[in-house]
Amino acid sequence: MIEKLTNLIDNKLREILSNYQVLNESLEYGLFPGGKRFRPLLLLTILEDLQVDVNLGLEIACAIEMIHTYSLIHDDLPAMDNDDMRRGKPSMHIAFSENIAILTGDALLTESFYWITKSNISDEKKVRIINLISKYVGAHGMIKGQVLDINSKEYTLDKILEIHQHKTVDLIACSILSAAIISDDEDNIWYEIASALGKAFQIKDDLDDADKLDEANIIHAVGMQRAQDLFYEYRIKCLKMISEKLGKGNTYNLVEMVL
Ligand code: GRG
Repeated sequence: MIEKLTNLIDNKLREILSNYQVLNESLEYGLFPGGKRFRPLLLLTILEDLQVDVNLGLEIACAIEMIHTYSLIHDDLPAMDNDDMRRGKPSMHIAFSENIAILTGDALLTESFYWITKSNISDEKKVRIINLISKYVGAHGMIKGQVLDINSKEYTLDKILEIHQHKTVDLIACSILSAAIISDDEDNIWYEIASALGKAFQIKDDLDDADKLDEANIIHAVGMQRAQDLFYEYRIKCLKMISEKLGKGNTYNLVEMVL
């Protein structure tokens, strides 16, 4: 199932890419081969588990992957984290140039909203999803997380969890809450799932980066043992909520595989 959904996402992203006359090479470089495709997969597995046609969420899933890709391209820039490598290949600004990397990120973010408008759901749901995603990736969401990170002088556990909430949880929440809107299944539990899942996802990323410990890494604030304990707590919490809400289906398997 995960392979089938990944192919669906990749084919749609290829179709989306075929629409552009400029930045074709850099857009392709950013989106392919891609990473785990976790956020778009999450949206589609929830639809599958709720027995809703996955095609209804395909443009929105791809839009969220485009936003994720933009955030990584801009995060790697010299003015941000200044990382030369991403997913085992040169970062966008190294492979192309800084100005092309900035413009490719800008294009991915802006075009993502265009593709949401092209999805096969009601106009009312499109507006609600655009409202949701702009809130969670803009100055109240992912951008806020990046600003808090840049401005932080002291990385306490509370500060780190607040940064995780916005840098990581908020985009994962876009996938989960969009699936809930598409499925007419609105329930406070969705945000609880996103919050525990996003925190476990980010702490795992920090644990994987233990050898290049930066100040914002949770291990730096609480030590390895406590970081591992927190990871397991959030992991168990989110898997329990997913199994209660959706059973041990596609979403449960995806999350269990990624965490
Ligand atoms: C807009 C500049 C800017 C930043 C926004 C999201 C973000 C803030 C920065 C990106 C870098 C970062 C540390 C994000 C935290 C979330 C995270 C662990 C991203 C990596 O996601 P994966 O593991 O990546 O899903 P793949 O490569 O699999 O797609």
